[in-house]
Amino acid sequence: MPLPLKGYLPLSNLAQPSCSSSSSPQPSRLSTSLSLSRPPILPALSIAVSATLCILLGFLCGLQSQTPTTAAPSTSNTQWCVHPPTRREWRSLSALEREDYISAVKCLKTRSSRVGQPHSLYDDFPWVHTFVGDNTHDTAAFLPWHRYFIRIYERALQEQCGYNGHLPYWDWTLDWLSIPSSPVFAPSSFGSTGNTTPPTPLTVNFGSCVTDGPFAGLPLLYYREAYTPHCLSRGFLPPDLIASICTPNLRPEVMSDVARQGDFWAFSQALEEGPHIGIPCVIRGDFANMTAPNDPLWWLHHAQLDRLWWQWQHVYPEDRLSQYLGPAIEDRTQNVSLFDVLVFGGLAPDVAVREIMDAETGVLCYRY
Ligand SMILES: [Cu+2]
Repeated sequence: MPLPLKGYLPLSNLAQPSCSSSSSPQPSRLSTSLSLSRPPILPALSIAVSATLCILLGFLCGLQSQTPTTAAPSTSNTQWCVHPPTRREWRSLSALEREDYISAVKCLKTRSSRVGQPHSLYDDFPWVHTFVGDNTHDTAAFLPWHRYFIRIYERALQEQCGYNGHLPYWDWTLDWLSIPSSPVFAPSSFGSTGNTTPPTPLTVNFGSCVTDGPFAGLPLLYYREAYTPHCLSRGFLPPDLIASICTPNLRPEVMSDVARQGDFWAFSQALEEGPHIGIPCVIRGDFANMTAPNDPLWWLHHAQLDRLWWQWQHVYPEDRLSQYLGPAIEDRTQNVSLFDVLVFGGLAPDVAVREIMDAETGVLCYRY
């Protein structure tokens, strides 16, 4: 069911949606920060003012559109970025660095929700991806929304779980001939495919419970749009089907074709419709649906996609660091603007797209 949330000014947050099916606690679909901390009339006024200010003040747009939360993260659009750190490929991390990263990820399960749900900060991410970010897919907002979403995750690891490193990425172009053989699936990394013996009833989406590695048996709460407690599930497709269905999205010539695209929307579409879906196609289980941030490996996949955008931008930085084209979220016949605001449901302050274009500045402050 499509979400009524817009990807920029969250006017439709004012509508009280109904929740579908399933047992409690249900995700109250649009319980964003607006409904958490303000009386009912004020958001409309505040958003109208924000919208006006966004148009008038441009660079303040991200600030004006922020929606206070009960536990606002420290993200600030006014911060300086002096020396953006470099995100690294997973296999270039030392064993100790990998352990630190994995411990921080597990720590998120022990921290409180920022979106007012009866679950952990870890669960906020698949929840927000599904109930807030769903409609950014297949629009121009796909890349900037996900760029900030993974940055919010990185900051949560750093600020709430004491992680001293940066978000790693998984360069699956190194593994395209056999994705299941990638070192990211080693027991010392993210564990492998699900274990079919014995079969478990708590699995999802053609997967089985992952029983090796640090995330073996990881308890998860959501599957698609329903509260569905289950174990971290994966179910690698058989090799012949991987070769015929998934690998065509990951081949070197496909990657070259993506990189060759001349404008932002063509690039974004080539990436989203190609390599972006090639990986979940192999892994299935949690990874291959809207609650995919359940799988701790998903973040490294999206860091790689973000890295490819970063690389594409830096071929012609004077043009591409501000090039933003394509269909808007609410009305796909409309074009987008750098002043559009991306919403995160209270997980972090909402932010204007223009704040997200250059990864080496402001609230982002990283490079590859
Ligand atoms: Cu997504």
